[in-house]
Order: sequence, then C-alpha cells, then structure tokens
Amino acid sequence: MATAQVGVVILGAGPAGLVLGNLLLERGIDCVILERRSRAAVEGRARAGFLAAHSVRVLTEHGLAAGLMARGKTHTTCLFRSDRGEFTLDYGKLGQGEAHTVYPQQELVRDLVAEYLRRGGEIRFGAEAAAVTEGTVRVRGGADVTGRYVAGCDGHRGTGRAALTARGVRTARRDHGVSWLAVLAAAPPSLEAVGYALHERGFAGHMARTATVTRYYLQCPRGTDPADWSEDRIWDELVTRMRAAEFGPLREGAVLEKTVVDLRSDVLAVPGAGRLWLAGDAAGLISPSAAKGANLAVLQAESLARALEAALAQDDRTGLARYAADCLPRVWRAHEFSHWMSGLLHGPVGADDEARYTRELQYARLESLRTSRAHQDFFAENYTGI
Ligand code: RFL
Repeated sequence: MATAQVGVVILGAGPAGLVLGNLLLERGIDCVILERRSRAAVEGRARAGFLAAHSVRVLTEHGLAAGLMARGKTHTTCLFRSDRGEFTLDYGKLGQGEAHTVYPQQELVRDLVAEYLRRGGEIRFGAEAAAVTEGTVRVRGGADVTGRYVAGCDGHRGTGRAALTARGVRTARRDHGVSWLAVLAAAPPSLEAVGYALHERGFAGHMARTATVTRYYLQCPRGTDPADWSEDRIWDELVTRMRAAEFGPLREGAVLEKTVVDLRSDVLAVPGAGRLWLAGDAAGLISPSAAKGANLAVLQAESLARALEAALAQDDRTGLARYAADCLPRVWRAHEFSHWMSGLLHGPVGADDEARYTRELQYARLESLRTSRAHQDFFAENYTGI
C-alpha cells in the first residue's frame, strides 16, 4: 500500500544522502530518508576522514560545517618512506595551495543527521529499501513510499544501483587486485601528517584522525581474514613496514577495529534515468588509495540537489541530464589520480625480473615526486582537489 507522495525519497543516510537531504530541505523541498540500519550504527561507523577543500566549501556554504570547523584539523603535509629514505611534501604550499580537513566521517554523519532533523526532515531508521520501481520504493516489512523522484544514496551494494543496472546501465570497473587491512587504533598519531610507507612486504599507511585515534593500513593478500591479525602481529608489521627503527617509534594502543577492504573501483555510465538518480558510492565506488570517496559523495549530492530543485520546481529536466555530464569528468579525474596513487603505493610481491622492473618504476615515480616541482604541483592539485 502506498503512502502520500513526497518530493524526493532518499535511500541511505551516509554522507551522500544526508548532504542531499539537508540541501533539499534548505530549498524547501520535502523529502524522506530511508536508512536500513539504526541511528547508532550509522553514527558509529568509522570510515573516511579526509575532506577536500571543495567539500568543506559546500558544507560551509550550506550551514553544515559547524562541527568540522570546531573539531576538524587542517592538514597540509604528507610524507613518504621507503628503503631509500623519507621526504615530506608540503602540499599546502604547492598546486592550488589547498588543505585537507581531517574530521572523522562518523562525526560528520552525526552532525548531518542532527541538522537534517533540526530542519524538520524525516529519517526512518531500520527501513530497508527492497526494490525501486519508477518513483515507488518497496520497504522490507513496511509500507511503500512514493516520491516524484528517488535518490539512490545507498552505497555500492544498494537497491538504487541494482534498479539502474537492471535497466541496462553499464558499469566500467577495475579490481586493483590489492587489499588493505584497515585498522583503527586507540593511539595518538605517530606522525604529524599522513604517512605512506613503501616496503617489500607491502604498503603501510598512517592517517591521523583525532588526538586519541589513528587509522593505519596494511596491504594484505586478497582473502585475508582479519581474525588472523592479532594486535601484536598488527603492531609488529606496522613497526617493520613504517621503518620505525630508522625513522622513529610508533605510538601504539588498543586496536578498536580491523576490517579488510578490497581495492576496487567502478563508475556507472550514467548516474540515473527517469525518476531514479544516484549519488555517492551508489553511482561509483572508488578505491580508498587517495581518500576521494566521501568527497565525491558531497560533490554529487550538491549537484543532484540543484538538478532536482529545477526538475521539481520548474519541471525542467535538463539539469538532471546535465548532472551526469557535469559530474562524470570530475569523477573520472579522481579515479585517474586514485589509480595513479595505487600504482605508487603498491609494489609487486616477489623478486623475479618482472617484479624488480615494476618496483624500479615505483621508485622512479617516487623520486620524480621528491625532486620535480612540476610533479609536486600536479600531485598537490589532484590530492586536495575534487
Ligand atoms: P555510504 O556511506 O555507504 O552510505 C550508504 C548508506 O545506505 C544505507 N543502505 C540502505 N538504506 C536503505 N535501504 C537499502 N537497501 C540500503 N542499502 C544500504 C547504508 O546502511 C548506509 O548508511 O555511502 P555514501 O553516502 O555514498 O558515502 C560514501 C563514503 O562513505 C565512502 O566513499 C568513504 O567512506 C570512502 N572512504 C574515504 N573517503 C574519503 O573521501 N576520504 C577518506 O579518507 C576515506 N577513507 C573510506 C576510507 C572507506 C573505507 N572503507 C571502509 C571502504 C577508509 C575506509 C576504510
């Protein structure tokens, strides 16, 4: 049985759905968010942390940045380590001179939920979209919800994407063939900045989150079971790959969370059709090697809000057609950089001639980044930009 029709039914209360919901309410468009998980689960899910300058601008312009302004940290440097030494890139002084704001995704989600509710929006937690047909969303175990438009912001395994691919929309995809053990540690950062360590045992990464929590990554074989990684094994491996003996100790702490992330990327050929439009991971998944996913979600949510406003207020669908045309080139540029970063960070395993050739290419790329101002500017522009 269908309930009354709203302007936009949004699937998913992640960064994409919540930014979109807030921007629609700001424009006076009624919407309802359907989120399959509980509020506590959504607000406690630690994932991204690096917000590009563009994301911060969007959030600030629309009154969504109070928390990140108060508690976010500005980062303008990152460092690279290998057996050939260490160097820091002050990317805040390179390229466009832009910075990252480090603010844990779960805190951003918490702020966005609070603001959405304050603006009078409705979120139904525990409401899983089972299918989307035209403007109607079938909710598992509940009443159907109908909107003039449906925004699929329910991630890359969501119902929105499934409905679109069932209609024949193609996907371009790549499996990077690499996995990361993503570790969240109750430990202060060990470095001032982001640290990328190249090692013959595999990549290791250090990402500051807050004064008491740090994220680490360890490249691991596909199919790795996180349960095989004890706390001691994680720290031993991080100490080795981050070359702590040479460059300084790591500040260790309890492991709060460990998950395996397979590095995969894909982009839908068009992010919507008819009454169903997608944003965020639903429209395309990007490997976390350059920390772009949440930033693309914000970018797309902003563009989609503008397009939906025109479609709803003036019955003008040209904005929706332009949504794809405007976003896709920027999405692909982020994918290109992410892919480049993946090649920089992940060396081959093994010591045969081909592995040695690829590893030397990796070092040549790193050396070019260390010494060439032109290369550094290009890196900075893509690293902070979206
Ligand atoms: P989300 O955040 O996955 O939210 C989708 C929401 O939809 C809900 N859902 C449904 N609701 C109703 N019905 C259904 N059928 C549903 N199916 C799903 C889900 O419960 C969820 O609440 O997608 P969104 O909004 O597109 O946001 C994308 C970002 O979350 C993602 O791209 C980033 O987290 C990626 N990422 C990073 N991005 C950055 O920009 N910077 C980073 O530093 C960064 N670090 C990361 C990351 C992702 C990681 N993992 C876990 C893959 C680090 C990690 C470890």
